[in-house]
Amino acid sequence: AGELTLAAVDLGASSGRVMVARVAPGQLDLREVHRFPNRPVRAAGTLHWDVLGLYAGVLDGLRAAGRLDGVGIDSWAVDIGLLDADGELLGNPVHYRDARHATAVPTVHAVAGPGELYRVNGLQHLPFNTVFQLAAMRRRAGFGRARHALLVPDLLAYWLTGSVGAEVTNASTTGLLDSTTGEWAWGLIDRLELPRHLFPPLVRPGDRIGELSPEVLAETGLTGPVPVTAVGSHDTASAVVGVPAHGARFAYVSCGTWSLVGVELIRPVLTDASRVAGFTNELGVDGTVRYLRNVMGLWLLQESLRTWAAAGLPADLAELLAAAAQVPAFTAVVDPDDARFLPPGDVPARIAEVCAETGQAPPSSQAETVRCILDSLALAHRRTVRQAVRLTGRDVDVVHVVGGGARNTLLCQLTADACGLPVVAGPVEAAALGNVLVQARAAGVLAGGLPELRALLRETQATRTYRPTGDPAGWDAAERRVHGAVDD
Ligand code: ADP
Ligand code: LRH
Repeated sequence: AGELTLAAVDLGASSGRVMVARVAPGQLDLREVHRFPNRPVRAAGTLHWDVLGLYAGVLDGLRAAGRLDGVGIDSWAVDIGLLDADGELLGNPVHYRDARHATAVPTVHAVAGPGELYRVNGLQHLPFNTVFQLAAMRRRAGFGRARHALLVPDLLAYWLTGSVGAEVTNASTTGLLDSTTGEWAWGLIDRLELPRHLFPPLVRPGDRIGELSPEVLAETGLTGPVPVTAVGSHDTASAVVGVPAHGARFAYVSCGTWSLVGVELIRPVLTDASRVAGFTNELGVDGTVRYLRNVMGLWLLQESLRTWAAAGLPADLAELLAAAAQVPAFTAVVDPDDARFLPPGDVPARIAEVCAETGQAPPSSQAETVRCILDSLALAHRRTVRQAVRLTGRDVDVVHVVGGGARNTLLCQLTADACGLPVVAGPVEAAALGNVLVQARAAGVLAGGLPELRALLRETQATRTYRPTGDPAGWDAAERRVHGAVDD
């Protein structure tokens, strides 16, 4: 087979992009054809995604691509749009940071407690997992009209092709998929009194979803047929495919709005110790398990910049990072996973509050706040890598950092220092690369498993290695300030 031109639609919580790759054996080059901001909208007290605005961005990107042999879609997880029996969208998808979802946690736990849920779905308890979202929606007017609940990439695929399905890596983030069998957890769905018809047939990465509809071809000026192929439609699943690792002894940090920190396994770990430590068993491409933990991530920095910009303070990322590099280490450290950092709002004020509670002087400048965020994230990366190693028995020699955070040289160096391991940073667009690799393999242009796909990444994508420096004792002391003890 010859060279293919493939589009990856990759929607992150902070921006959406359409990337176009040219792929052939030994060749993989990726360029951005369109990027657009992803701005949540609060209306009538609820935080929504502007999903039609995002879809318009996708169409603009496909139009800019000019000529395509295929399309794959990935986005952030958990959030859903409901369709009625006519295929009409019933309201804008609610953002996972909306407070509504958490109100249904007790309702779900009254039916299935945390231990039982974990044994079925293997997920880190996050108050916005789809199972809680649906339990909250169930109480609302209009829910009875819902025919399908579609995760965001599946919703976009429906609009592009007319096909309804649920891609399995993303379905594994709902809390309603059995992490051992990889099928919908019908028993749990029935007990929660959720109608079975909400959950469409599962599709797997590499399956053909359909092709761009005549309407979409007309909108974008593309010439058909253009197949739409299921990829790891959870952005983190595609990003893990896009980790240029050699062998199995690696940890990864998919570092963007969230830091998703973990290892790749072939079977879930469903022990109570794993549940209590907050580890998730999301499904990956080729039947792998993404054993990882959600760490609050660069959200803390994004939201600080937004707060400062609104207050008329300097908010240039590059300048603030340069200033933070001059601040002494560990002026203050916090647990980034403190629940009060989840909702949008004044993150610098919340950091000051947490510092005061933990007997630390709050950061006294913007640069100190940024440094506190980066030290705290590096420390959380270290804590999570160590726990993953301990809970799985998987030894790791290297930490791969992919996503926008791979551009943050200070964070990459701090992560290497904290973990006491080399960090290999890049590619920044790992999710888009993982997306096109799976499409290219499905089209028969590439062959092999994840090791072969990753070998092509190593041949074609630039990375930067950071060696650990400094005294590990400083990180131990910082860990004690956050958690009172060092977890070895
Ligand atoms: P998401 O997919 O969650 O929207 P990305 O993977 O696109 O996130 O990463 C976005 C983050 O990457 C930004 O919040 C920012 O902190 C970081 N980032 C992007 N570009 C740079 C840069 N040039 N220098 C440092 N950090 C950067
Ligand atoms: C990252 C991500 C993450 C989910 C969160 C909702 O974009 O998909 O893996 O936990 O968004």
